[in-house]
Amino acid sequence: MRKLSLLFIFIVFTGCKSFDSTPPNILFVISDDQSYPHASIYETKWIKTPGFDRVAKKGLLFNHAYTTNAKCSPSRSSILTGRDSWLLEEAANHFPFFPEKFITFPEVLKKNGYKTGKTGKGWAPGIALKNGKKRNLIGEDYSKIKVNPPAKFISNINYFENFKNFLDEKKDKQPFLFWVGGLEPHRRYEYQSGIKYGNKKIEEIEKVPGYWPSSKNVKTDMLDYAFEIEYFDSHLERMIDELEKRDLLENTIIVVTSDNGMPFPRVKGQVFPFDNRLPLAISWEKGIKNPGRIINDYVSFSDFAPTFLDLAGIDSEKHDMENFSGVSWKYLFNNDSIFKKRDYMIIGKERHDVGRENDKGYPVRAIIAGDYFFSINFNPERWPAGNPETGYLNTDGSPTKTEILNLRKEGKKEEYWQYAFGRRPKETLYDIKNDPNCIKNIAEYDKYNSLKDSLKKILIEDLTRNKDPRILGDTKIFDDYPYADMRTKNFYNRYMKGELLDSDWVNPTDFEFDIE
Ligand SMILES: [Ca+2]
Repeated sequence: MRKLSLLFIFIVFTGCKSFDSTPPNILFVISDDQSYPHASIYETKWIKTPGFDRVAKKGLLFNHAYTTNAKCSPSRSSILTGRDSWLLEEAANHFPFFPEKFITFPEVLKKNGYKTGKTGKGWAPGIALKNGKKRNLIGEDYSKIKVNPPAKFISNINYFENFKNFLDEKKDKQPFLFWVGGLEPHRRYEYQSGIKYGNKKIEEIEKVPGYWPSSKNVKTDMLDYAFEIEYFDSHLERMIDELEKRDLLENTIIVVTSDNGMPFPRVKGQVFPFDNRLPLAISWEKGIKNPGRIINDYVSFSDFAPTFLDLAGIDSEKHDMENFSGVSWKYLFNNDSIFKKRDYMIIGKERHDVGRENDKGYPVRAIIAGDYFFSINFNPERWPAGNPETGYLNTDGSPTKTEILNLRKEGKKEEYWQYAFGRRPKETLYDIKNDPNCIKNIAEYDKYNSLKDSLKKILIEDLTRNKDPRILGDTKIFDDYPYADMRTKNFYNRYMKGELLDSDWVNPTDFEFDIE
């Protein structure tokens, strides 16, 4: 009898070893507008990211991580709530009023004893209130300590020192969640900063995606983007060292990712696989078995919240969050193979930046499955990046954007303009294995009809099952939610009536009036 109970105690003890009573800390590091595969461990040679690479080598490197919606605010809403963006009411849109009913995972962690905080960009842009007061969706802000940045337009927030400050204030043994929201590589960039300060060379970029001109100017723009990524990564490196120094590295889950693809035409703010596919590396010495693995499974940004709560030992009865779209990655960390893998990934969007009549959005739902990508553009009569008359407001102003617009204006090449700004057909199908840049739409070829129909069926069935209002027939609801930025709300109508509006994220020359 005595032997039995000893054995029992032994099993309980060893069985709990990897997830013992000390909840893990979480360091969530998110850059702003960085595409996959833009880290050196992914073999992108013109970007050096030792911080990201270190996390991947000590943990897991993901090849198929997707945000549900490739724009700052809805992407971050998805992370915080564990839900697909189209299931978040107003928060499906960019710059929304965040609905009170959606509880975030940091709020739950805080209630369960975690110290929560953030530096830099948190959930933004948008307005989140509770009972009329400002609601903090992530945690207390630690952004006071400043630094002299290495180039113009790089944030002066000292992410690393603010993290140290947060750790200093934390009680001993108290678990923490700290969100590091880099404002890089969001635009603008100091032109040629990559070459001037980063010692980069144009020749380092061997290939430009086929939807942009392969010019010196575009490559310079890409190197400026790379320089900002590297700067943010240098803060991450110091944070990892700091955790090690404080003996906190072993039980801290470090997540490094971004919120949406790079701020270049046809990427950020659109719906293609390369817009939503993002870099992701996760380390956790104590909890990840067989580190150094590469994960090729599809994982979604709606998985973060269920994963963190699972690892913190907070089950669904202990919180008021709405049902998750995502799943916990405990099986991935444990290297279990019993979990049923995803066969496909669904992405989409509603309204991003304004710039269409009556603040209408550009609704899309799409599916990535194996070698194919299929999308439905519900309003093909609308402009995908916003109207030409209002400067295609959903594509940030940039040297690359200006070059593409000029090539069309000068009558030299219109194809780049068409890829990024031209109207799109209602349905598109791309063979992403042979055409990863989605240049040739094969939806109209008869021989792909059955493939297209089967992808469409899976997409619609999944969205119907999950009660996406767009698919259930409410075609107006997302357009009717108010845009929360009063400065630019109803931009198109006001601008066309002659009102002068602040549109400093695009260039004055982006506004075009000769296009039908
Ligand atoms: Ca962003």
